[in-house]
Amino acid sequence: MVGRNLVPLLRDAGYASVVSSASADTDLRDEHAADALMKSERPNIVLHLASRVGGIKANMSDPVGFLTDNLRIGTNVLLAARRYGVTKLINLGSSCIYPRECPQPMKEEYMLTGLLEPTNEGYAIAKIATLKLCAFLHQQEKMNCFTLVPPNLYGLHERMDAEHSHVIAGLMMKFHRAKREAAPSVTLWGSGSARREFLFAEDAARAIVHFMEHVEAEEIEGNFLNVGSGTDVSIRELAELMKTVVGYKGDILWDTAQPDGMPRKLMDSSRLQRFDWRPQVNLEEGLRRMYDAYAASNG
Ligand code: GFB
Repeated sequence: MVGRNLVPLLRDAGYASVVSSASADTDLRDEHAADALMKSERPNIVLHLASRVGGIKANMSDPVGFLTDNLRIGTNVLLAARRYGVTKLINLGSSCIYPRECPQPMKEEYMLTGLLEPTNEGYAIAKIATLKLCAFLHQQEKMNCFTLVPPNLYGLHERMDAEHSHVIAGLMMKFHRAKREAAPSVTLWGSGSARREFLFAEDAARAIVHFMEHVEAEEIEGNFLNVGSGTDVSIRELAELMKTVVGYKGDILWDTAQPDGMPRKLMDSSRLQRFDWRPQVNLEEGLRRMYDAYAASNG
């Protein structure tokens, strides 16, 4: 999703030789495939956005896959980039690297100070390992690589799947279907009390371009940086907003037998302020843009 938002920004900014490779083109879990891609393209800069991702249920149903696939993808990409001498690499992290009971908002120094949220522990461990590999490559070999840590991302080109998507895609599909079928109610998961910070994928892509153009690894304390929107909402508030955006008139029910996941994920992005970047699209506008695109292709 972030890659598909990023490529047009790079082309519009005049970068003539942008090479993107989706999972259908290159299986980055395969060391030889990652090596072959790097060897044939010989990039100066690598923006590493590839991950196996999914929402809370996808993560819970396959921690083995989320851990091993993402560990292999991260290691293969970073080591291939090192082998072919890239001049800069930006790695995309995730706010699930922070402990479940983390003080809020979550500062960079809180990573690895407590137990992780069990519903996405496999994914989080793979993200922490890749972030640390990136930090060690910089520390030990002066490789110009660092990690940007976004909050929950959503936006255009998000994979839509009612069971396995993240919350925004899941809610959009459920409200849209209920509106079309004139269903009296929509049932959502959990209590609605969990809180999440969201960033529009196009804003994340703009942040990546900004850091690619203006920031080097030695400027990033600890080798990773929170890149958040600075505000969070409860899932209940998100559901009300989504209901309005979609134009659904029925009721919202909560299935409290379903998991809430981490109680709250709001990052402290105060270190980010000195890098002169801020998001442009607020949650309501982002949801509207995403829904316009979704409704246009789904009747
Ligand atoms: O986005 P999400 O799946 O994952 O769920 P996390 C966020 C919250 O939305 C949870 C609630 O409290 C869910 O119970 N929710 C309510 C729903 N209805 C729905 C629905 O229909 N679909 C979904 N998906 N959620 C993810 C991790 O955790 O965070 C990923 O699973 C990644 O690995 C990402 O790290 C950043 O925010 O809980």
